[in-house]
Amino acid sequence: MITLYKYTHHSRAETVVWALTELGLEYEVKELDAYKFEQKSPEFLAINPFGKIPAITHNGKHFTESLAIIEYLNELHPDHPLTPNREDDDFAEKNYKLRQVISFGMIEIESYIWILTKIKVLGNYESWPEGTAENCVASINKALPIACDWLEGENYIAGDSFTLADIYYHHLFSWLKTLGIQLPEQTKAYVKGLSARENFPRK
Ligand SMILES: N[C@@H](CCC(=O)N[C@@H](CS)C(=O)NCC(=O)O)C(=O)O
Repeated sequence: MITLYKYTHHSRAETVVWALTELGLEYEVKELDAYKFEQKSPEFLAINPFGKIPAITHNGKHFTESLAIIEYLNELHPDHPLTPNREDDDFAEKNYKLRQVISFGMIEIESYIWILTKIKVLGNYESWPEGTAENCVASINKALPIACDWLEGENYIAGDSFTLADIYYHHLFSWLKTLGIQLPEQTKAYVKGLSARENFPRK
């Protein structure tokens, strides 16, 4: 049995819920209250020493980092449906595209989103030099057109089928929206389309 640790409130753990559902894997949920700092309890630190969710336990082992968890779950499925088909002749190219798209999102977009969130949402959590928020927005706006262009004429961000990159970018684009960063109409339609998937978590 897989146990997923998530917050009582909406967080990136929902990407793992989505993957679990897409993959049809059975799991149980243990909810932590972030407002009571339950993610910093000795019990949870034994699962993730970094004190963050999501984490899963499976076969007595602990797994952390949302994307790596989704990769692991995809490997548990005999067909690995969230990554390109390994039998395809152009697997290497398709797999490169998937990794390229994810890597770009994490480094060129999410790193700035995270600092911006610390400044704009988490307030006095840490102090950053004046102008950091503006620099983050500028960096995001420089990278965003590259990611949005991958959707030109496509339903999915990393090729012709739904992959773990779509789960990741749904999270990324939704996060940008909450920070007030404008997305092109086509990107908004992509996010809306993914949210309409049968297995999208709606809690
Ligand atoms: N890179 C990690 C980031 C995990 C993360 O930042 N989790 C947040 C919630 S979305 C958290 O638990 N924050 C609590 C804290 O920093 O104390 C992942 O993708 O799993």
